[in-house]
Amino acid sequence: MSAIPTSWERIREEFPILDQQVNGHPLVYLDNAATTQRPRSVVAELDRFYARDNSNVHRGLHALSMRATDAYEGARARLTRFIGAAAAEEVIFTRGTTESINLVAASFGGANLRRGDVILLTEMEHHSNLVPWQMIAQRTGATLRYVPVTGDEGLLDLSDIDRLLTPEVKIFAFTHVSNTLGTVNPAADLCARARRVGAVSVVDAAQSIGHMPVDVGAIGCDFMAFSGHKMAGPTGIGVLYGRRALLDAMPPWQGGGGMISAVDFFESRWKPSPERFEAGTPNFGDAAALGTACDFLDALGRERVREHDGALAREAYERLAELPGIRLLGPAGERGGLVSFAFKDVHAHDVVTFADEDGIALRGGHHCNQPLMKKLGLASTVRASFYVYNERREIDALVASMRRTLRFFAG
Ligand code: C6P
Repeated sequence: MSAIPTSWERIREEFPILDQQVNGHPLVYLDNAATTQRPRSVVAELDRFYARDNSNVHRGLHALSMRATDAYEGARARLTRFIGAAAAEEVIFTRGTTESINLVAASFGGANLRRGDVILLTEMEHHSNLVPWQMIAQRTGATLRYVPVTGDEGLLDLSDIDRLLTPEVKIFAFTHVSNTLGTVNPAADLCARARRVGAVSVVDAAQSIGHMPVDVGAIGCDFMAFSGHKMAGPTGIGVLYGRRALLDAMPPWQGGGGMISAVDFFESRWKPSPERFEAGTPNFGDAAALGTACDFLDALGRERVREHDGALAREAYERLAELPGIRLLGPAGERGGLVSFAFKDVHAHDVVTFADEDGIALRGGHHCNQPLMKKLGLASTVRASFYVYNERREIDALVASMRRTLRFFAG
């Protein structure tokens, strides 16, 4: 495995994809909230696994199967340490954040929600932390409530939280960092509030896990969901963390091989977590490389990653604020590693298309936040999102591209 550099100067060398021209310009990749790039060490681990160890896990007694099982369970142990979980049984591999939240909604929600119960969400949730709850609410007769967002400043309005977070609330699900606003929510405080009324907390950590220290013990959540591809890891792999006592009492959500202790023609018995929730052949190769992504981020230092990404986002916010007709979303101060904005007279898709001509990758659209967009009276925004390899000169390129776009549309 290649050594992981811990200096920001050398970090870009770990990401060969960045070393290319797009439309005649050096690539400026600012679409990291959609997916981050993977360092050489993660790609090398995928290569090593498939070249040396590939075999199905938990099924064979031969050498390759045992090596693959060790890699898979080693990755689970690595992820357990990475998020500060109490035991490996609390770490379930899934396809990503979306599947993790669907698992909690279907299994925990399906078993525990009744008519009259309430699921509390916030107005800034991604569709992945919204639609699964709508679906389980329809099935069980539970209803949804929302913590409001303050407007363009993009903070949770907690002034009425005691009226919203009542004993009828059985589940409080919220995002740690908003993928559209960049807001960092007070996760530990929200989980403590949920606990006081007997509700379980579900934290969507899709936009925080790769950008800052995230410790389930310090946050005090009951469940947490995240994706590998947003933390320098592979696609198609993610994690659901769940508190052991809750997982032990939850029914499986999918049936198949690997999750049973015994099967008869008419009934079956389940293994405990995590196998109970991992029916079928798991994504062991990507799991192994997700462990390597944890090594990468810890070698850099997640506190330093938070400072780096946040500083770039704040600087971009301040520089963009000087442009005419711009509407910036989210808090002006402390924020996650992204900035989202709209121009009065230019559609987000035009902005993103012009930026692409300049070699800059941005995202334009509703970012799977349609209800939030509706509340803010917007159809779409432009989003620039930063990661460990981004540099200040890329903010210069972003601002120059925005000025070019504005000149074109003003003329
Ligand atoms: N947001 C974005 O461009 P998946 O697709 O399962 O890996 O992650 C879903 C998800 C859940 N919660 C939040 C807060 C997210 O930001 C995302 C993914 C991407 O903003 C794709 S829409």
